[in-house]
Amino acid sequence: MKRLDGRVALVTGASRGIGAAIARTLAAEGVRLGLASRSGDDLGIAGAVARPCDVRDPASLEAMVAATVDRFGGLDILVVNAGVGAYGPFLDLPADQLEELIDVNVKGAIYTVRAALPHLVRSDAAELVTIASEAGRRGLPFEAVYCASKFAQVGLTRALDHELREHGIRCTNVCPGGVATDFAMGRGRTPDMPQLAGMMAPQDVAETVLFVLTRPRNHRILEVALRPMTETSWG
Ligand code: NJP
Repeated sequence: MKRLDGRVALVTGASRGIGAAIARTLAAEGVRLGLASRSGDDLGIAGAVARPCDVRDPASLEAMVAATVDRFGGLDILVVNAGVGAYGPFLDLPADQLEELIDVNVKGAIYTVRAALPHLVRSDAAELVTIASEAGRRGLPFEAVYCASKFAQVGLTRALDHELREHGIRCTNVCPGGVATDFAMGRGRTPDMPQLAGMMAPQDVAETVLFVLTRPRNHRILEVALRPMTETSWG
């Protein structure tokens, strides 16, 4: 018996990296999936609803949610994962990247929840999981705006935990440290940087999400922090 058989999930930022690993992991547990990303990749997952969706655009999210609910008859799990990053001195951050960090990570997360929530409240076992960051738990050097955006996500999900508990919706922040993906490539990360080798894999985060989603319904996990063993003790 698959552990999440028949549940319906929407994953944003599902086309690669952490979101793709989450989607594949949930599919293997019997979850029926809506996969949102600008590229609209279906990852080859049979039966998945995949279409181009930009989380900066509420109408695009509404259409994505509607397509998922129309196909599967409801929505039980929302994984707010789409995100962008950029590293460097605060004043060096180009204006367009500043805007994108706020638009995708902050406004995109808010728009995503707003689009999905009317359907989540109808589920008898709903879940909101936000892939936030260690950068949403403490200030880190050379990622001030990214930190600000991730603190916003953590605050959003923590506040919603209070508001949505009466509807039986569990709200969790999953806060990874470095994960080896395309994230922030060309914006402070490069493919040849040695630190990538010591970072976590997308699957590590996906299995953490699966753990959160498979807890008994008598409790909820508010936050999970996971960090690579290779980081320095002052990192
Ligand atoms: O990043 P990456 P990760 N609308 O670049 C999508 C957090 N995190 O998997 O639109 C819709 O491989 C994009 O798809 P596409 C991080 O902050 C990471 O590492 O087709 N989708 C792709 O599927 C983020 O919240 C690390 O280009 C949009 C995905 O997002 C989450 O983990 C550490 C979009 C990005 O895939 C996933 O990041 C940490 C838009 N406007 C937290 N813009 C880390 N990797 O080290 C992008 O603490 N996407």
